[in-house]
Parts: sequence; structure tokens; C-alpha cells
Amino acid sequence: MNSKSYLGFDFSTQQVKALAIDENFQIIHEVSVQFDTDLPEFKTEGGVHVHEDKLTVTAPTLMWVKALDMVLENMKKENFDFKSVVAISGAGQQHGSVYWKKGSRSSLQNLSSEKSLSDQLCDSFSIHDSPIWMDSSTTDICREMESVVGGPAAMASLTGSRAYERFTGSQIAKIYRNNADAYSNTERISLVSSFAASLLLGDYAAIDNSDGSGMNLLDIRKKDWDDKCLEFVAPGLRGKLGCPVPSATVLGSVSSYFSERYNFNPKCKVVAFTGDNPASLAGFRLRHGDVIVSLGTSDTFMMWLDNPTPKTEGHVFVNPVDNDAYMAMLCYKNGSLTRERIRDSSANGSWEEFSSALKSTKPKNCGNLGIYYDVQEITPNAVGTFRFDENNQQVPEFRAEIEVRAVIEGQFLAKRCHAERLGYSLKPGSRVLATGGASNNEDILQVLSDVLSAPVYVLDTSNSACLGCACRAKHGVIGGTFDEVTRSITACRLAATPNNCTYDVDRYGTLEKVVTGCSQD
Ligand code: ADP
Ligand code: XUL
Repeated sequence: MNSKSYLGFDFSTQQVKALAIDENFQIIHEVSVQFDTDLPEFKTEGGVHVHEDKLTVTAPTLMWVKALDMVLENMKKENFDFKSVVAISGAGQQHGSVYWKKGSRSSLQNLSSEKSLSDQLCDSFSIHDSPIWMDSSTTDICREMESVVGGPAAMASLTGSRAYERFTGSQIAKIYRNNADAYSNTERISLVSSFAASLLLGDYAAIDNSDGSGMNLLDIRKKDWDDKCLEFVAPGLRGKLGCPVPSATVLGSVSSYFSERYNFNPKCKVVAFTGDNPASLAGFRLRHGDVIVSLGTSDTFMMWLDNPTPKTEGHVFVNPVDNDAYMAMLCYKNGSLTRERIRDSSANGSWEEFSSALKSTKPKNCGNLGIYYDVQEITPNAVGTFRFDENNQQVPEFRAEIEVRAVIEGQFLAKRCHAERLGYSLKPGSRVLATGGASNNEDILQVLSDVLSAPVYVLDTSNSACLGCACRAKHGVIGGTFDEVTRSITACRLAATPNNCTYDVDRYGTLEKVVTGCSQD
């Protein structure tokens, strides 16, 4: 058998997916297991348990182990050629944490290929319910943690983000404070990504620098844990986390469990797993100067950074494909649902009419500018609808077609404004890579191109994190730059080129400040 393949996993919030590519980056196999429907015994909704206080959100750790068993069994049933896999990598939902009980390393190292992983690891966790990114129960700990390092700006400058509830540091601190016995009975703490890698490696896998940047514990410049943060969170934490490694690190070969049970080549390598957002960046083959705009239920904006200037909004992570570079990520809760609301109120519920309105109005909307936060926004922390006329006077409403352009221009100006604060600047050849539901709308993409002054390309990327990890697996074993290794991937499609219109980003920033000061509840 001469064919070679590379396997990428994604342990995301609602499912575990796996995707294999051949040497030419063609997808040859895809499989997924949904937590709610395929593993109903764990009684999750959307892959999670929301606790009574509504703030605590966890997922059963063993469910993830069982999902891996199931994914591999399904691949076996479908006659996937495990022997062809040269290397594996993967992604996990960011920030979630796994607590391995004392003695579990030895369980991982001595798995019997006669039994499932879940049968053998069911007693391996000192905490059975892993805190995940949707948890928002640690606000007080976050504020304490920031004050220990000199405030939110100092925390952002050190770790890439101010302290966030979902970030792992405050979650570990909560476990230590509420359940000191379980903490002291913990041999190792993994992220979801490094936990999944540990299963495949048959040993504790290192946390990679990129996903490690989502913990408020890593000094993103030194690429080592920060002692002040560690000491604040819990005693003995450095030993429980292990040393962080560059994301392209080959951690070792797949455990004999997998070669014996599934016929993997015993030499098949495991490359460090990373976070799902960094993995998507790899899947898009984002280059220096490019940005990714994902227009889904919520909008995200990711970009490549060489010299990070972390702020108290947005996140800076170590770059997953170049350990000397960085990436920035901004999240917006008011994405497609807000666009849909305006479509319904101002375009008769029709995307065609919405598009006609965009076509019938001019870039910059004759000076009319709108900011629409239907729900409490993350960046910035505000809620309400705000409309300004060309004299920056607030007005109660806009004409329907002005309203349509205002919501789209407002959302894209926000992204540009916040990205520039994080160090984004347009370079010759910069591309905007658009994805998500609204990237089907070429008129929306035209506005995106005009506001960001760059050509917009679209990609079919329903599985960008998995694809990114299959590519990272190949990069890990081949070496060189990620760009060189993945150069032959089919290019994306050009969807819009910018008209020459200069938007006043500073004006947007000033009006956003006005809005933040008077946010309506
Ligand atoms: P998710 O983030 O949940 O994966 P998607 O990326 O699939 O979501 O995006 C879903 C959204 O795409 C829908 O809420 C809808 O508003 C939006 N959408 C779909 N088609 C269009 C269109 N032609 N124009 C604008 N938005 C669209
Ligand atoms: C990123 C974040 C989520 C998770 C789950 O900061 O919290 O996007 O990675 O996808």
C-alpha cells in the first residue's frame, strides 16, 4: 500500500469530527459523532450541561472519550485504510479543561486493545464534568486575577487577553477553591485539545502554545507559563500543566492501542493538537496580511499578526502555523441574527430585497451610520440600537434601504476599527477570506470589500478546523513553512473587489464610544 494520508480531528462543542486527506489535500474520508443524538446516555443539549445557576456550563469528560471510540469504530466499518495515515493532528473547543486523576498516566500507557477506551478510562478523571468555554461563572476570580498582575491591560499585555470567565485559568482556580481534594488528586490538567491528543498518544500530550494562549496563564512572548498567574490560580500548577510546545511539534507515535485495534501504522505520528479557532486559521491557509471574516450565527474576525499589541478587547494567541508569529481574534455576538432582524423589518424578510437595498444605496450611506446590538455585545460590552445622521446626531429611525446598508456597514466598520486597534493594517496583496452563512450573499461581500478596502474571497469550509489539522499533521512531519507545505491546495474564489471609497474608521470609533457610554438595557 503506497498511498499516504493525514488525519485531522475536531473535538468541538456539539460533535467529534474526523477528516482524512491524501497527499494532494483531497478529502478522502469524513465522519462525525453528535453528542446529543449518538451518545444520548450523557443527556447533553448542544453537547453541554447548563447548570441551575445558568452560569456554570460543563461537558462530561467521558463523553468525549466515548465519541473517539465511536468515530474510530465508524471509520473501521467504512473500511478506512488506517495503515495509510502518516500523521494525525486535531483541534478542540478552546478553553475547556480535563482533570486526569493520579495514576491515569499509567492507564493511558497500558491500554488493552481488546477493550474500548471508555471502558478503560472511566475512572481516570478527578473531575467528571469538564468546565467549557460557555461557562461564565468566574467573574469575581477574573477581577482578582487581573489585579494580581496589575489590571486588565497588564493581563492582556502578558497573556494576550484580559481575564475572561471562559479562559482556563479562572476555571482551574474555581475547581481548586471549591474542591481542593479533587485538585490535589489531579495528576495532569489538559485542554480539550491536548486531552484528545493524549488519548491517541497513550501518554500525556503537551499543550500547544496557540491553544495555551486561551488560558490567561501563558506569557505569549516568552511562551512559558507565567508564575504570578500560576501561583494565583492554584499551588503546584506548573507540574500539572506540563511544558507548552510549538503547535507543529511531533509529540510521538500513535499508541500501540491504535495500531493493534485499528491497524494504524505503529510509526504514525501525533502532532500537537490545538484550539478550533487556530485550527480554522490553518484550514484557511491564512497568510500574513490576510483576514478571515466568519459571518455565522455570531461573527468572528481572525488575522495574522507579527507584532502583537494586545488590548482589553479581543484576543491575541500564538500563531498555530508559525511559532514566532501571532493571531488575533475578535468575537461578535450580534451577527446573522441581527442581520436577519433588519432583513425582516426593512426588507420584507427577503435576502433578495435586502440585496436590492444594498445595491440601491451608496457606500458610506450618505453619512448615516448605525450600531445594532440586539443582545449584549462582547466587543464592546454594550446593548441597544443607535443611529447617527451625517452630523453625528442620533436619530430614531432610518429609511428601510438606509437601515439595511447601515447594519452591514456598521458591523464591518466595527471589525475594521477593533482589528486596527489590535495592530491590523492593510498590506498590498491582503485578502479577506469570508465564510459562514452570509458569505453566500455577494452584495454583503461587496460592502465587506469596500469597508476593508481589500478583495474578498470565499471558501467552502464547513470543516475548516479538521482540514486545518490534517494539513498541520502533514506540516508537522515534513517541516519547512506551513505555506510551502500546503501551497498546492486549490485556491479560493474571488467574490468582490473594493471600490475606491475611504471609510472614516475613526468616526466609527468615536461614535462607538458614545454608544458604550449610553448603552440601553
Ligand atoms: P453557524 O454559525 O450557526 O454555523 P452559518 O454560518 O451556517 O451558522 O450561518 C447561518 C446564517 O446565515 C443564518 O442565520 C442566515 O442569517 C445567514 N444567511 C444564509 N443565507 C444568507 C444570505 N443569502 N444572505 C445573508 N445571510 C444569509
Ligand atoms: C473562542 C471560543 C469558542 C470555542 C468553541 O474563544 O470560546 O469559539 O473555541 O468553538
